[in-house]
Amino acid sequence: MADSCLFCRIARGDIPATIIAENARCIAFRDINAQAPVHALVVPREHVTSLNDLTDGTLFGEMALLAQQVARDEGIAESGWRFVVNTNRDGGQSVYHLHGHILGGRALGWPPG
Ligand code: DGP
Repeated sequence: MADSCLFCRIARGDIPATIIAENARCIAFRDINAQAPVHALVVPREHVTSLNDLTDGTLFGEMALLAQQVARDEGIAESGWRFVVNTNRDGGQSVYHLHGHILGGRALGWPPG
C-alpha cells in the first residue's frame, strides 16, 4: 500500500507538496484544491487507511496538535477554523490515507453539504 498510496509518497518526499509543518509522526501540507483561504491537510507518516482503521489514539492526538500549530501559524486560531476528517464514500473521502482538513480564513457554512 505504502508504495502506491499518494499521501505515503508525499510523506516520504517522493511527490512534492508545500509542507508547512511537521512533527515526528505527521506532516501538514497545503491542499492542492483549496476550498478556503487556508486549506491544509494533516497526514500521519505511517499508513492508516481511514479513521475507521485507527487503532492508536495517540496518533490522532499528534495530528490534532499539529493542526493546532498550523492554525496558529496561519493566523486563524482566534477567528476560527475547522478540522474535518472525511471518512469513506458518504463522508467524501477520496484519498484512502487518513488525513484531517484544516479549513479557515473565511466563515464556514453549517451544515456541510
Ligand atoms: P478527501 O476528499 O477528504 O479524501 O481529501 C483529499 C484531499 O487531497 C483533496 O482536498 C485534494 C487533496 N489532494 C489530492 N491530491 C493531492 C496532491 O497530489 N497534493 C496535494 N497537496 N493535495 C492533494
